[in-house]
Amino acid sequence: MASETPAKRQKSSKDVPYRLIYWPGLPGRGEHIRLALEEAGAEYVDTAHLEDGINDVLAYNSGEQPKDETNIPLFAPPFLQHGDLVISQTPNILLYLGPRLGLVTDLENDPDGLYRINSLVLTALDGLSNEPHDCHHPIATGLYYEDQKEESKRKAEDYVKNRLPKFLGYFQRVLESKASGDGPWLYGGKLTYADLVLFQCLDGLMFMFPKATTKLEREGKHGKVFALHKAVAERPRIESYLESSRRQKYSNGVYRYYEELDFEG
Ligand SMILES: N[C@@H](CCC(=O)N[C@@H](CS)C(=O)NCC(=O)O)C(=O)O
Repeated sequence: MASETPAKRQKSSKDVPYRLIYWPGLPGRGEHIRLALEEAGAEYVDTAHLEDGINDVLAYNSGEQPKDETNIPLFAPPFLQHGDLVISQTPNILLYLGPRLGLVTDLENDPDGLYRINSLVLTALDGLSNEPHDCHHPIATGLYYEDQKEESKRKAEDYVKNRLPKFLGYFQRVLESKASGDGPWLYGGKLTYADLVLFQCLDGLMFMFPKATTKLEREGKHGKVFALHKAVAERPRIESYLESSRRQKYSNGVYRYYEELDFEG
C-alpha cells in the first residue's frame, strides 16, 4: 500500500513471517540473515528451501518483482520481504532486523549503539567477506575463476599475509576495548547481530583458508576473535541450526576452497 507509513506497516505486519529470498545451494551472503533469524527464533520462510525458490530470486533480479509502486527495484540478493516491504543489501537488512529481533543493545539507553553495531558489521563485510570474494574473482565477477587463476593466487597470497591479520587484529582490538563490555561479545556486553556476522565471516574463512586461519589461531594474537566464533557456535539455537539441514554447505559462493589458494600466510 503506497500510502501506509512505516509505523503503520510495522504494526500491521508484526505477525507476518519474514521471507528471505536468496540463491539455493550455498550459504552465501544470505547466511548473515539466516543466523539473525535463527538466533532470535523468528518465524521465516527461506526460499532456498522451496522447490521453485530460485524463481523468487530471478523475479527480483529481472525486475519482474516487486510489482508494487512503493518498493524500489532491487539489484542483487539477499532480499528480505516483511509485510509489504522488500529490501536488499545485507547490512541494510540486518539494520532492519536487528532491533526487531532483539539483536542490538538497549537502544533507549544507548541510541547510538545501532550505528556502532552497523560500523562493526560494515567493517567485517568489507574485509572478511568482500575481500575474500575478490580472492577468487580479482579481475571480474563475470569471468570464471579459471580465467583469473594467476591473479587469484597473487590476491589470495597477499590477503592471507596482510589483510586477514589486519582485520582480525582490528576485531581483537574491539574485543579488548572497554566498549566491548563483559563476555565474549563485540559491543556492550551483549550478543548483537555484529557478533553473528563476525562468526559467519570467520567460519567461511576457516573453510576457505584452513592453513592461514589455523596458523593465526595457533599464534594466539587474535584469541578473542576465535573465542567469539566458539561462543556463537555454542549458542543453543545456533548450535542446533548448524547441525540441521537448513545450514547449507559451502560451495561456489563467497567462501570457496581452492587448494592452490590455500596459503599459510
Ligand atoms: N553488497 C551486497 C552484495 C550483493 C551481492 O553481490 N549478491 C550476490 C549474491 S551473494 C549476487 O547475486 N550478485 C549478483 C551481481 O552482483 O551481479 C550485499 O551485501 O547484499
